[in-house]
Amino acid sequence: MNPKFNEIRKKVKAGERISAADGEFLFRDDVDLHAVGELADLVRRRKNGDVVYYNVNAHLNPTNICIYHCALCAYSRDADDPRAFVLGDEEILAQGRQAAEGGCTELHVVGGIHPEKPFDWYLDIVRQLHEAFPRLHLKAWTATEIAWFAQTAKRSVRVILQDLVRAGLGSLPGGGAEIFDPQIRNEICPRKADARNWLGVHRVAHQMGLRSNATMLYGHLENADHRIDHLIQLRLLQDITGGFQTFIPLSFHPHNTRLSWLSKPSAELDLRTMAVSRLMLDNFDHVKAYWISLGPGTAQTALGYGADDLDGTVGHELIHHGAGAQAPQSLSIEELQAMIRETGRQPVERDTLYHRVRRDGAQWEVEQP
Ligand code: V47
Ligand code: SF4
Repeated sequence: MNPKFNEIRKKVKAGERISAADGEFLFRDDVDLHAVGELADLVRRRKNGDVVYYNVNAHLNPTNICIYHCALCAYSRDADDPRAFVLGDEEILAQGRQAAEGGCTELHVVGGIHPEKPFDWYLDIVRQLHEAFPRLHLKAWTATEIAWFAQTAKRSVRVILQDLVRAGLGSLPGGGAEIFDPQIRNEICPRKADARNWLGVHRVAHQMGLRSNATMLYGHLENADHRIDHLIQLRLLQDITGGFQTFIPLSFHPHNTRLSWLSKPSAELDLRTMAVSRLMLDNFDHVKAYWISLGPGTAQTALGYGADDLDGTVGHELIHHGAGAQAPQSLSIEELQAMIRETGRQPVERDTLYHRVRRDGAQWEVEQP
């Protein structure tokens, strides 16, 4: 084996942090993918043993109208597009009821940057859902949306988050991070909150005691250096706050986007990105193989490349399916458990904050530690 790889393996085995240069090396095509995966699996096992987590959740997208027109996006529409939608209060509550009565512990709520809806509209969605279904954890609004609320409501991120928490917000999802490098960001999502603002929102959230996730979109115009830069910036913030729970690498789906000339990332890149992320983010407890984005087959394989979480049952997903994801719309609890058991590991249902959940059909309770 290459001496550089041996040096990295020694560091990982000794529990030492690997450097940006080490991470860039591990992304090289001529470095054996399985050897990188084995190292990531070692780190994963140290942190999470034999357990693979999943949750019972649903997605709610209140609108697909968005003024940002990111080149990476197949989901957003202009207001006058016949496929544009804005859900009314009744529909939002109906989807919340379906999730709560179906036994979901979490509702993942994200939309678009609507040109005419004020912050209060987004705030009321959280309030109404929380009042009607107080046990449903609301993981709502990406840092992109929070930064927009602060800008348009002319209030600080802290005040916006305080209002949302009072209304029932439980945590922040990891979306909107894309890739932090300003040049690539300028190509794929020029108007979105930039790296400083994205990280700033999460920093304030963590300071307030909120937990959040982080993502990275890969397999478009970026290269390994950009991916490593992204991971290093996340690692630095996590060193300061410790507020991130889970990292989710998101495999780019080009179909129906303005980047549709690209081909979708290979399973090799999917698995390598999972493994290198696990190795770089030594201060993150969890790395998620989001089966919607990877497809169930690659997600299951990724459990041997550093991932310890598959996300959830999901229900009706629009963002990745709009961009050509071939994964099913939903997986049952039994299907998720079978995927995990087939790898020889133990499936554990968690809630959003990684408490274990005991379940009997749609009835559930959080296990006391
Ligand atoms: O930020 C958009 C990505 C994200 C495409 O926090 C695309 O637990 C691939 O962040 N191809 C939203 N990806 C989804 C997200 C997420 C998903 C699951 C769990 C969590 C969590 C967060 O989806 C966006 C963007 O990075 N996305 N378009 C596309 N064409
Ligand atoms: Fe809007 Fe998000 Fe799509 Fe960008 S990725 S156009 S911010 S919905």
